[in-house]
Amino acid sequence: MYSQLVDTGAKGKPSREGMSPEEAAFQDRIDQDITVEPRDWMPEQYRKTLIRQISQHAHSEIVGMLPEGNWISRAPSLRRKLILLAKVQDEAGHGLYLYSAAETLGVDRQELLDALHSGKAKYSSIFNYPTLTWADIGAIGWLVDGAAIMNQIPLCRCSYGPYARAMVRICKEESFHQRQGYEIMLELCRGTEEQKRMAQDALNRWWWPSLMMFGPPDGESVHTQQSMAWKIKRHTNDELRQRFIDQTVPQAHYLGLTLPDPELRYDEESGHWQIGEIDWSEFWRVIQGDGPCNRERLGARVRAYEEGAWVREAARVHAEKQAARRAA
Ligand code: BYC
Repeated sequence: MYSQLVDTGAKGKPSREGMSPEEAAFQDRIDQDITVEPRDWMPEQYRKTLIRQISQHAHSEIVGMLPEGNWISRAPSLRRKLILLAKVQDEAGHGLYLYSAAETLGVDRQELLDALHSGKAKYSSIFNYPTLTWADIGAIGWLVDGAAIMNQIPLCRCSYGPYARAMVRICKEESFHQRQGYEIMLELCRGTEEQKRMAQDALNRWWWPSLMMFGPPDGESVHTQQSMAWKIKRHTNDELRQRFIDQTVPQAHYLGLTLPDPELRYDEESGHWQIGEIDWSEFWRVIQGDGPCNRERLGARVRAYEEGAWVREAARVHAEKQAARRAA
């Protein structure tokens, strides 16, 4: 079983035992909240962890454009179309800041894209689900962007400077995305019976996958313990998931919607909403490439990359011409 192979994500001040003098000095700087910058010495594993996380994050942003992009031509009004267009463009921008942040760690963007296109690199599980109705656009903004913000606000204090700085602007934009999603849900819930049914159906389908976005439970999270010691992550997956649940359940009630969890209950003692069991077998299946839309999403990314070859070629030739002109 996966959980038997991994660390348990325990917290506490990391021991200096077995560290080289450079590693111990690095850990001291982290403990003092001194930001790490690209030219600073860093343990190879710190660099690799960041490249993994930042590139997965970048891939998630650009794959995340697909489910919503699917609705730009079908938005119900000009206003909604403009908003959705702006949101999807924002996601492209987030991908670009994040690929640039990853490049400061010495990795080549082409390598990252090759890993995505070959199916080797992960991207967020959530983008492997279909967007069946307009209400899904509301549910994505409300739940998916809401979960994204919950996870990303602490990343603004990540120990690696370029990542932390990129996250500041990303979070501001995500917060607009979340509100536009909630506004769509509100309008549907105040609309006709059919519109309200659509909103409920979208919530039913997006609720559990949104909770899975935070990653596996702490006991099965391989990277949390080390990433928290390095202050890449500031909270565990379960801590952030619980915050999201506590924030979102009252929002669903305000909309007059029912969360698709018969075991959901408020625990007076802890002051938290408690949920039923998450189907983790679904999560592992989706991240291993077998979700409802994995093949479609990857196919769309590869196609977009191949169809963009002429743009990259034109940019390269233009840059060469400019350089030749400058040299002359
Ligand atoms: N999906 O040890 P763990 C967005 C993988 S985009 C897929 O807990 P970690 C938006 C994990 O990578 C939102 N894979 O890992 C865009 C690891 O596998 P590997 C994206 C997942 O890194 C457009 C394994 O499971 N946000 O906001 O400590 C429109 C064990 O996990 C997932 C980010 O990327 C998942 N959900 O913690 C709208 C935020 N969860 O790599 C919105 C940055 C886990 O060993 N990333 N895995 O093969 C993070 O904060 C952390 O990487 C995670 C996972 C919390 C996601």
